[in-house]
Amino acid sequence: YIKTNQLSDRSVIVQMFEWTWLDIAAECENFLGPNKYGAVQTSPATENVIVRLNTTRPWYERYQPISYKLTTRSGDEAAFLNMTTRCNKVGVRIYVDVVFNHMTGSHNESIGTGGSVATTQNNSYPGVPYTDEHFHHPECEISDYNNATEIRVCQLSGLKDLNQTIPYVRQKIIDYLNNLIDLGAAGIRVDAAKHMWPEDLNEIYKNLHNLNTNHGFRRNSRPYIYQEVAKDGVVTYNDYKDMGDITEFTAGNEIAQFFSGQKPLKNLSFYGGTGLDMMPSENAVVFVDNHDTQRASGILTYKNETIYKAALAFLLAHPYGQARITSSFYFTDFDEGPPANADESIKGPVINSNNQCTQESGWVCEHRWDTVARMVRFRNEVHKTQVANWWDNGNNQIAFSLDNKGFIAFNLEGTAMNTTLQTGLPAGTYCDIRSGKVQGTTCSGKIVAVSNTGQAIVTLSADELYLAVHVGTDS
Ligand code: LM2
Ligand code: CA
Repeated sequence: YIKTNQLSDRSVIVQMFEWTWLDIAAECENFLGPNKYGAVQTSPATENVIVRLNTTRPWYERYQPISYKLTTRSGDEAAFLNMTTRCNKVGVRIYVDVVFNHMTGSHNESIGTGGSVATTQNNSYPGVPYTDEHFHHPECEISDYNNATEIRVCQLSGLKDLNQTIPYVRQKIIDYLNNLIDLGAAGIRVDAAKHMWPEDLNEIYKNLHNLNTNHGFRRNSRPYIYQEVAKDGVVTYNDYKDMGDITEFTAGNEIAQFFSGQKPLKNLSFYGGTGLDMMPSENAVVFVDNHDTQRASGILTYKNETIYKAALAFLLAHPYGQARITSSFYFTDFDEGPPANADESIKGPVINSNNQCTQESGWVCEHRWDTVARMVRFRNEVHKTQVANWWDNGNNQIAFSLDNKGFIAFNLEGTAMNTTLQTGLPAGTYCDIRSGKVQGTTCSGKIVAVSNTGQAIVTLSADELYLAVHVGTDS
């Protein structure tokens, strides 16, 4: 049994932030399936309140549900089913971002993307329906993260806080999640999990349906659950980790510090260990950035393209955790929503002749970057191996193998590297997947020649940040 419900030759989640269901469906067929991505994390599927700022519909309106009807700017229920059907057919699973800690914030006028209305002043959401009695009282704002009760029963940024201890509320949430599962979803990313009582979540999770066998899932498959639990204050992942996986924010924080030169790479030998208070590998979802952290500071994103690619290579090469990458749209302001047409509908990506999304289309499409797609394949090839043959120069050059399946070396020293290292690999001529790829019988990039004893000369110039080879790129 595979907890994530991904196919056994796949291992990476891609968050397709703000993509529409039909664009995701096409991307599954055209790129994600053929390149063996394991799963897509979608934006929230439930109807949300429409928020209009001066020039934009902010992305964050999707985190303010107004009903559990599946109509958003990403599409309606029929489009959702179209997506799960087409993605499952090419072996790509759909995990849905689910928001049920809260409903909307306070708005003078509240109209939803599916036509539902709400009177937020009275906590009235007829589209579900929820009324005042279904929310926590008295209303309060979370301010003390050392108070476990406050974190659960007060409001997060003024968002109307649902009381999941009430059986009626729980049942509404269960019905909504089961609708997604019946429609072919394979898992959920639980938004704001740490703001709900673990016992209430457990009750909800227990009542979820098995996955829909009409979508190719094995009988009795359980939905994959991973929960957003940020690391601040008195509520920790320990209360949640036995019910589902946890987003491990330390990974992205640490990777940013190492790859932007604040800590020497040699200390990455501790990555994933208990010293950093990181989750056990089998419970952690790890990422360099997500839609929240890429709008905060101290995190690497597409805006630092070169080191970001090296950071993603590390994330994807290292066996720690369930890896997730983020596919973004270009933005400058925090609020800025996805690329949209004049009628406010979300624009689709435009793919150029190099199989990349055009900048003019507004979509970054990190998942299509050659080096990223090849590292996804690397991770699939080395799946279930361990770090071996660790080497470092005592500073900013490191290398390690993944048992005898893959080998990666990083050079952030600022000077050239030219060192003979043990790669752990069978003898052969391997093709570096950062600088090129195998094309028929030739390699368009750097060649790494591994001797009968597994050794190779590793050369990286001052501005070549890494090289990576794996079995399957040898000749
Ligand atoms: C999350 N994970 O646990 C999401 O990843 C994160 O993106 C969500 O916040 C958060 N939890 C709640 O679902 C985002 C965004 C907030 C935004 C909320 C709701 O980061 O800034 O808050 O969604 O849309 C916005 C305004 C805020 C206002 C609030 C209520 O930015 O100023 O607070 O709406 O109207 C008065
Ligand atoms: Ca709550």
